[in-house]
Amino acid sequence: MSDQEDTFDLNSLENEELIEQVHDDLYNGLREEVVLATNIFLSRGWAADKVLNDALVEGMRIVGVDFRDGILFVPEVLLAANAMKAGMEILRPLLAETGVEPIGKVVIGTVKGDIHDIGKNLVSMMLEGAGFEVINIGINNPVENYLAALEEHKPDILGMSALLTTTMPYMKVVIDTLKQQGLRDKYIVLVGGAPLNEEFARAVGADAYCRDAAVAVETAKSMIAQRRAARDAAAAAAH
Ligand code: B1M
Repeated sequence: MSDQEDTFDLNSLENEELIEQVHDDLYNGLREEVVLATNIFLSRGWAADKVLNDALVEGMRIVGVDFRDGILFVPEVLLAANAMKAGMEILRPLLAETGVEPIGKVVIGTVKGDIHDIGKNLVSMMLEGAGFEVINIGINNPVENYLAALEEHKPDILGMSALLTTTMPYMKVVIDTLKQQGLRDKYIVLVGGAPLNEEFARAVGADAYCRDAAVAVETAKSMIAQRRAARDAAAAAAH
């Protein structure tokens, strides 16, 4: 089928059909089709976060279920991930369109041994959209990378992501190293990733667990506000 016919086909679908089609296209790793559908939704006036959640995130959830059940394998999931990333790239500038001064700075990365980055990138994009300056240090980060980024960028928040039960304990290595170096209290530490929960976050010494990108944004905002209020109160008391 030619590109023109593809374009015509996708454009002719009603929204509900197009949503199902983009889930199928994501499942099949069809990057160009996912890009096309993302643009069609935007041209129909859909908000970027609705396209993200209803089309891309839901499509990837379906992929995850079949990956878990042994129906899809790594090569297929990689193609799906690439298609998802291509869609996310279109949405990125729209989600980041705030035009306001940064409300805080975040260093975020996936921990050592873990190469999953879709969720982390989504969190980065949503934080940027909410007005944060985000330094995304990528995947497979040993503690040295986190320390170097904290030293260089002096953020308010350190965010860590892990998608594997085997890599999530590495968050404790990073937090313990911060404690040993007397740096822990300088940063708000937020953690996230599908296998984590609040209990785990508490156990490793993080400040909070973020279930998803929206929660990450809300938590980042409220914790920065709390910290600034506490500093202001301490400064006022010292006068
Ligand atoms: Co992987 N994988 N994978 N994988 N993979 C999972 C995680 C798995 C649950 C699949 C399954 O079995 N159902 C399973 C882990 C099982 C376990 O640990 N118990 C698994 C496995 C086993 C593996 C391999 C070991 C497979 C193998 O090689 N045999 C291998 C490991 C490689 C490695 O890391 N060393 C592997 C490889 C891969 C691919 C490379 C093929 C690909 C990654 C591509 C990429 O990321 N660039 C991949 C994918 C895509 C997945 C699934 C299908 C989807 C993950 C995803 O992108 N979700 C995943 C199944 C699943 O999670 N259902 C799976 C969409 C994303 C939007 O959600 O990442 O949860 P999520 O992020 C959310 C929240 O968690 C939260 O906000 C995000 C947005 O709302 N969040 C944060 C995440 N990080 C945060 C950080 C924060 C805050 C919130 O900081 C403040």
